[in-house]
Parts: sequence; C-alpha cells; structure tokens
Amino acid sequence: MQVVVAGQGYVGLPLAVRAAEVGHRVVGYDVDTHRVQQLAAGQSYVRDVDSSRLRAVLDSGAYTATGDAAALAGFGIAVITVPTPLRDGVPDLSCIESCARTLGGHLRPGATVVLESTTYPGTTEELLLPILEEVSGLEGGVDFLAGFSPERIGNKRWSFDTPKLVSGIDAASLSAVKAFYDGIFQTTVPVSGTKVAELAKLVENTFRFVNISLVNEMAMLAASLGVNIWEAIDAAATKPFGFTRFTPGPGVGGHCLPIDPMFLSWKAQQELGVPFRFAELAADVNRNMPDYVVRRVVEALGKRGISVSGSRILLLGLTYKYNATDLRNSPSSRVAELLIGLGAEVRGAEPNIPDGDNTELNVPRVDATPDEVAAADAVVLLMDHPRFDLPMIEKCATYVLDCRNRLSGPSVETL
Ligand code: SAJ
Repeated sequence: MQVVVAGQGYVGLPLAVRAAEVGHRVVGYDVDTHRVQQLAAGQSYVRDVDSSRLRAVLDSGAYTATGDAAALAGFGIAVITVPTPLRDGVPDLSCIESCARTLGGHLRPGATVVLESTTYPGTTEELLLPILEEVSGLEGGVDFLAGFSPERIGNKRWSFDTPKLVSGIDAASLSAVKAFYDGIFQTTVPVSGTKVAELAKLVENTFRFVNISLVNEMAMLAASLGVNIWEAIDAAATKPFGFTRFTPGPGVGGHCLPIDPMFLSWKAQQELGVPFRFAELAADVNRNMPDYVVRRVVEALGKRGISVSGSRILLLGLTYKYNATDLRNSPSSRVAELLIGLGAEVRGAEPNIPDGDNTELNVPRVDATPDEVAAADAVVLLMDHPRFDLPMIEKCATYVLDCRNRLSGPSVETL
C-alpha cells in the first residue's frame, strides 16, 4: 500500500520507517525542508531510528522523504503525526489544519486518513473531517475512511510492542485503521469511536501528571512534618494492588505530561463552561515545584550563615527526564532562573548533552568534577543520571539537596 506519514518528527519518523520495513511504500512528508534534506541524506535526528535503518529503507526505495505535496498523490492511507502545542493554554491545531488541507487535495475515494497527534476529544470528527471533505469534495464514511490512533511513543523500553489503540468514524474506517496498524504493532486495541481514543490518551497522561503532582505536594508536606516521603512511598508500594508508584521531583517537565491534560481543560471550559479542576490543581503544584526547590536551598544556606546572593550553586542534571537528552519544559531552567534572580552564581552539569550545545541552557556548563562539587556552596541533584559519580558527590559536597533520593550522608538533604 502507498502510505503517507505527514510529520517526520519523533512520532512520524519511527512509524514511517517501520511501515517501510514491513513492506509498504512510504512517503515521509514534512514541511521542514532542512529535515527533509537530512532524511534524504540518510541522517536520522530521532533517537528511536538509527541512521543505518533509515538508509536501508531509502536504499530499497521503500521510503522517500519529501516536502513536495505532489508526492502525496494516490495514497492508500495517510497518518498525521504533526505537533499540537498549547499557546497560553489554548490548543494550537494549525498544523493539523494545514496538513488536512494538503492531504485533502490528494484524497481519492477509498483512501484512509488517521490522526495520531494528541488533542481534545472531537478533533477528528469536528476539525479534521470537515476540512478533508471541503478540500476533496468527498464525503467521510461514504467516499473515504478516517480514524484516530493516539501515539504512545517516548518510552525507552516500549516501542511497537506498546498496544496501539485504534478507532474509526464508522465500522469500515475502524477495520481499515486496525488492518494497517495490525501489520505494524504487535497488538491493536479497537475502541468504539474516535472521541474515546482521543480521550484515552488524555486519561493516560492526566493520570500520570496528577499523580506525580500529588506526590510532589505530599513531599512538601512530609518535609515540613519531618517525615521521609520516599520511605513512605516505598512502604506504600509494597501493597500489591490499588497503588501505582510515582516519585517526587523538582517538577514535571517535558512535552507531554504538563501539556496533554490542558487539552481537556480547554475543551471543558469552551464547551461546558466548567474547569477541569484536577488538571488545574496539578498544574499549579507543578508550577511551584522549582520555587520550593529554591526555597529549600536558600533555607539550607541560611542555616550555615551563607546568603544566597553571591553563593555558588551547582545544578546536576538539567534535562526534564532521567537519562534523557531533552530539555523541553525542564524544571531546571526555572530553578536556575530563580537562583540567578536571587544573586547566586549558578553553574550546571549535564553529561547527556554534548559540550557546546548550549542553546537552551541558561547557565554556564561545567563537568561534575570533585573540584566543582566541593567549590559549590550548594549542590542540587535535579536528575540522577547514571553518568554522575554519586559517591563522589556525597563525599565532596558541603551541602546537597537531593531531589531524587539517591544520596545519603551528613551533607545530604532529600527533597
Ligand atoms: N516524573 C516525576 N516522577 C515520576 C515520574 C516522572 O517527577 O514518578 C517527572 C519526570 O522527571 C519528567 C516528567 O515527570 O519531568 C515526565 O516524565 P515521564 O516519564 O512521564 O516522561 P514523558 O514526559 O516523556 O512522558 C512520556 C509519555 N508518553 C506519551 O505521551 C506517549 C508518558 O505517557 C509515558 O508514560 C512516559 O513517556 C514514559 O513512561 O516514558
């Protein structure tokens, strides 16, 4: 089958390459000409796809990368994997809209269009479908098929063995969407309609966001009460049913968890005029975590007679997630900003990001050497990356705020 994957980012590229590997003829379409050039040259910029795999499907002719919409002509199935950012709390679905216009111009009877991008319930039927119909002059469910299948990319352990939720605007659409993904994923899970599939993604990530924010709030309360939250969480996790273990940290970062619940929040407000209170509360707790981290540092310095202004602070682990290379929405940048605002001299060590690649970091980069650690008035372990020498940090630091409960000793306080 001729497959189009529109959007060649961290979701679309792995899907496109996999679809090519299982025997489809795949066009990877992207409006970013630089990306298209890199792909055409066999250079992958996505962790889940090795350049050698990309080159193999390019060489066999099973995959081509293009920014030329003319190459979309005659597709059997098109999958939309474009970004859906939030701007000031409002979903920006302009990439879906423009992609739908482009695909609509090449839609022919019998073809299928599937949306994978995270969004609010109703997007497939209320936004995507009308654009496809208007541009193509065809009727969804009569002339062409459509569905929604949420992306679940992002975990290092799970990839195409993650069960894939599939849905359609009608029974024929569901069959077509399921048949396509059956050839690519180990397991597909059909649901009754596109809105259920859209909401399922928001259930997953809102559950995670709310629960991490919950343990973060409990960590702040426990610290004030003089109780070790980490031990309490480990104790709770011995219960073999009815509990999911989440751990506190300096704040929930990244491009999924802090954002996805807001799609439902926005939709609830727009359509029902009601707030999504749990999401808003979790967002509020989350926003304040960097302030809490900084307060703890300032208090600890104060106890030793050191003013934060003029103090030297070393931040360890700047990415948003354990052992990741991604800085998006990382709480580290807010922690740094607050400390700098208080007059501290802040440095950051991030072994997962190559030296010189400092574009998104707002602090000077250093290595976490014994001298750097010893020279800091306070060290903050934000991410416990495996490349940090934890015993050395315990030994050399005069004070560490350990946001990950990995250190012990007289100089260590946990979050
Ligand atoms: N975090 C905590 N405590 C925890 C778990 C995470 O503070 O117990 C923090 C992380 O440090 C990070 C943020 O939450 O700042 C998000 O972490 P995450 O592990 O959820 O990673 P993401 O944001 O990359 O989430 C993605 C999501 N995947 C999709 O949306 C497809 C999420 O649903 C997955 O569960 C997650 O990856 C994963 O498990 O890798």
